[in-house]
Amino acid sequence: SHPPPKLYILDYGAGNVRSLANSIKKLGYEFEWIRDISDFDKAEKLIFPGVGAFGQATTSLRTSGYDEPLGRYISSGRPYFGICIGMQMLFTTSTESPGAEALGVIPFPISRFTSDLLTSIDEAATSRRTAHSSSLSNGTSLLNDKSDADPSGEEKGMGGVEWKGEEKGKRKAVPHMGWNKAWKAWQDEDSTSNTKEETLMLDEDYYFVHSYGAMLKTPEDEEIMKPYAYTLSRYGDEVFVSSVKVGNVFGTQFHPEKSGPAGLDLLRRWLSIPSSTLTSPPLISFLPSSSSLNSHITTNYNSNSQQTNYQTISTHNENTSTNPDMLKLLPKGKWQNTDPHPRPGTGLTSRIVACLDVRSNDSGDLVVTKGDQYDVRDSSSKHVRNLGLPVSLSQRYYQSGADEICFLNITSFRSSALRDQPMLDVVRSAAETIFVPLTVGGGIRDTIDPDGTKRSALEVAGIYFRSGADKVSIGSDAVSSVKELLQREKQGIDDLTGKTSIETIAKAYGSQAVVVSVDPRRVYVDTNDSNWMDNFPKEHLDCLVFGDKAKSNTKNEEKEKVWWYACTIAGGRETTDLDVIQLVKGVEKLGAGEILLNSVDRDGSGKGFDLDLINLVKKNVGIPVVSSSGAGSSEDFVQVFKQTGTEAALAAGIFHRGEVGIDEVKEALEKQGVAVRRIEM
Ligand code: 1PR
Repeated sequence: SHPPPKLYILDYGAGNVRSLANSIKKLGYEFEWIRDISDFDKAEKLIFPGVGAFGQATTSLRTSGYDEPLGRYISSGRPYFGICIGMQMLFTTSTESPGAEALGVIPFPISRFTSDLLTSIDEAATSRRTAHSSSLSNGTSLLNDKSDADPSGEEKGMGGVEWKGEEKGKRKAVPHMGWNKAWKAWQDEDSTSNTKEETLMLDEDYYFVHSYGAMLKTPEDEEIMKPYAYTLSRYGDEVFVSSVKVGNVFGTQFHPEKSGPAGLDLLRRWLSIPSSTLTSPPLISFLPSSSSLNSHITTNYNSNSQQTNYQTISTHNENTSTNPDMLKLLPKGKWQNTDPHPRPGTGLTSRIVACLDVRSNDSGDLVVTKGDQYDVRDSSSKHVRNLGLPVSLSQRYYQSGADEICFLNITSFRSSALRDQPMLDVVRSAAETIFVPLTVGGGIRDTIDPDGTKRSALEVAGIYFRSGADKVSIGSDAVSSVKELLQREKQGIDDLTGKTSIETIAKAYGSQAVVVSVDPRRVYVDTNDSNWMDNFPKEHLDCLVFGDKAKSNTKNEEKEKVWWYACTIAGGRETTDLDVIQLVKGVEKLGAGEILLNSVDRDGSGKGFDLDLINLVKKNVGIPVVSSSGAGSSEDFVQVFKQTGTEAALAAGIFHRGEVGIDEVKEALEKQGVAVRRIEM
């Protein structure tokens, strides 16, 4: 039998490529990293898991001298697989980084999602999964399809959740983060042959995290993208290209290495394509200027199509869909383009996150623990509660369909996270077997080791990313950063310092990698004092909740009460004078990509999520929110998704104690019309 094609991965050091490496190993393949320009000649298959910003990627390709060899590699006809920014590198430019020019294989620009309000029934109706699939299967335009408008006139919001009047017109969170469907695009239209070839992708949910993409806004956009688009996806009212396939070139906007079993299947299919089927002339040739065209080119390329400056020889539809070789290159088969069980809502599903609070117990072993209002010691024995081992428990959650896993190192505020070898080992081992996004939090801030060595938050985060984390979560340090920000604003200084942990990490690894974990506590106002309104600090007025108007399920006990939400630090031990709205607005301004919203009051209580808190936060930020603390039953999840606009819900205790399974939660959500990702393991 043939030796498998020599696979290379192109990494320029900007984020978590460990997961891709782990998933390739898991599938039983070997690979090498591209370390040198000459490696491009040795590669028989190449994956470029681009991370970070568009401009950063083009710049580092250029400065490393990889741009030309990469261009030659692609035009040689050998298989290329670009992931996220690695796919965007095939396009021309991006509004993310004006002036930056990518390879230009696909003559189309990348632009940002709008966070427009969804206002009309038509718009809401077109954002339904079913609308998407039916318009694709009968070949009509995606953009004007209103065929699936719900006759009941009931509006659906982001996760297929009914929109209450007051929530209508809410902003769509950007980045687009989570699991979404990738629907087959047009490429099968001409396929009258009964090809039994394997398709690369099925109609499944894949994990996306991006603010920019190839947006199809007009029929002209559709025309241009037709030869290249392999799948399309929808976020709110926007349709974008979620994967491209043209000749030897394949690319996904989503992350297959983070897309659970569906993603691994896709990778396996691509990896198993023999590269010998790809030695035909490239579909599109864009070759660098003649002088540098030399012995680097190892496989045959179409010399007639030699061009300069990475220009594409064919823009589109000339020799694309008719190239018989192309059909062979990345084979396609019967696409399941009629969803037998149409699910309502947009493609984006509501995410369920399992959270593991990790700390060392009294005998020094790292265990998963769980607090009750952040107190992790058993009330009678006073020992740290031990609910299991971090790695095995997280694997169990992955197996049962958790959409994300979160590790919070809750002792880290006492010591430097960098010295916490056991915690790093936990992240590494988890990342080897868990192929959904991993968030790691605790101790991400500038620290000084006992020996006096200074460690920046960026360094700490970097170690976590290299160990396999996809996002880091910042708690206490975010509070000090926002306090500082507000202080400066008071002095009339509006520009950012660029020095906070949020800013430095977001700059290097992208906003999507920076989560801010908020630990608010209710502060009840003494309403017996008739002057309380006058004395109440003006800056917290937006944060006041009146019990008689509250949504929360403890309404009856709290009818008479009035409260606001103060941020705590150091694991809930210290209450600050910063309110939760000030905090979330501040961190959004600093560039955080997501909010992990805990509640000290609800933590471990099983009383349900604090809906008032969540709605307050949702109203004030445009980044995704993960709601946490208080889940006691599947019903609580239904409630939080139906009554707030939260993008995700997180729980710890009920999962650890085995009271409710993740699959059970998802089943309950699905029954209530909330779109979720279901898996078969
Ligand atoms: O401040 O950057 O070092 O980060 C510390 C992180 O650790 C913060 O994210 C903080 O929330 C967390 N943390 C610190 N101490 C504790 C503790 O419990 N003593 N845990 C702690 C926070 C809250 C959630 C929990 C949900 C769901 N735990 O993580 O998982 O409340 O629980 P439930 O479903 O059982 O109700 P820094």
